[in-house]
Amino acid sequence: MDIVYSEDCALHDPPFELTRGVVKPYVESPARLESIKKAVDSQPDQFHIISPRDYSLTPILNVHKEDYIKFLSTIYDDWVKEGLPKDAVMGECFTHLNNLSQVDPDIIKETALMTPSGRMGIYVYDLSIAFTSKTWLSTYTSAQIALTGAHKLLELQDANNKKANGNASAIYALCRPPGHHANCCVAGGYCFVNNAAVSVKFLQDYSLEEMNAMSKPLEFDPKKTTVTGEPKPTLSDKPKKKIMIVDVDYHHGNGTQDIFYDDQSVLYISLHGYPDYPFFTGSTKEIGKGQGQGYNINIPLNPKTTTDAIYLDHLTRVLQENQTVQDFDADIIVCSMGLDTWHEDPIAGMKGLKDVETYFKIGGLLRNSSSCKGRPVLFIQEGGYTVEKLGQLACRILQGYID
Ligand code: Q9C
Ligand code: ZN
Repeated sequence: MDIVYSEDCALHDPPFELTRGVVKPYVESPARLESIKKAVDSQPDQFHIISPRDYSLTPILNVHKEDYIKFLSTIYDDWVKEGLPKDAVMGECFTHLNNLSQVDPDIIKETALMTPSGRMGIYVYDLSIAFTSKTWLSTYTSAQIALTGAHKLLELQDANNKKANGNASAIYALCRPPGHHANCCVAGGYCFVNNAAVSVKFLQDYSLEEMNAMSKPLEFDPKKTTVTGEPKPTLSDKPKKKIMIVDVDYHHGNGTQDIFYDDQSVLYISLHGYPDYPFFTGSTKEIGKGQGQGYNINIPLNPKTTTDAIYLDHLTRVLQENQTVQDFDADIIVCSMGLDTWHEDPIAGMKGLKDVETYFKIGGLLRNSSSCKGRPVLFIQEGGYTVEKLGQLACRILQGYID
């Protein structure tokens, strides 16, 4: 299996975060990816590392608003120019629905945009978001890794179809920062750009030929990767591919849910600890809206009582027995692959999820369950914080798929 990886993802390295009143070392650390990289390197017969290509900002702007991307790419420099501390680009005052009733949202936005702290309050929603001088570089690279994964997946599917041997196709985008807590215009939960959403739209909007034409060597140039009125993408008029997102990160992917909430061409399924971070979303009542109604499936699980068997039972049932999922008949599967369900996770974890083979079985379900069988799968790295364990957990999911 090809794994897309770049050392530039390690450059985003904030010194600390503030969680529940405690200042502690930034949990979403570069060591996480390095640990996974080491594990896959030790299995050269199964895994093969490739470098990301560059598909420009255009596919990112297909998900995220231009002013938000401009914020992500400029906030660090603007903060430092104001003489604020370089190692703590963190929010101070966050916009809050209950606090805006007397204010015209447009006015508050204009005023807030004048200062770095104001901008942080508009575009960031928690204290797990901190910018360093290299955050935008790592974020841009992370998204390009996911895009490269999408491109490679179509290439592989094309090659396997030509051989007509029914080979399953899968690619693993080994990237950070993660993405599923970010929506079109706000960052949180260690997430800046929603890598899964960006690759889903890319798979829907571009053909393999168009991806081939766009693909360039990745040479990060901060000037070129800052928004300056990028051209809008040209959409091909073929029928839209149907994509099923299976989010197995411990946390509810509130950003991904939001981005596709009214979209019937993307079925979002999430299994997550509940109630827990991000606290305000993830209930079974959130089923999508408008055309997208019915195409959002939340499976909240009690983190204190969920065991390996219970977890696998829920995943099996949704992928094998749920009528909406069967009828959806996805063309492609995108797995938001969090590894923070593991019982020892320092910030998450299901108490009873203790068997590494559960991860192998998750990979197997994504290969063989009736709603996934025969479909290509793009695995995209999300959370997971048991640094020394992550390599093993990631390998077991992927091996469960390969086997
Ligand atoms: N300082 C992912 O697993 N924890 N994100 C609260 C506030 C945030 C987890 C931090 C947990 C986010 C991708
Ligand atoms: Zn998570």
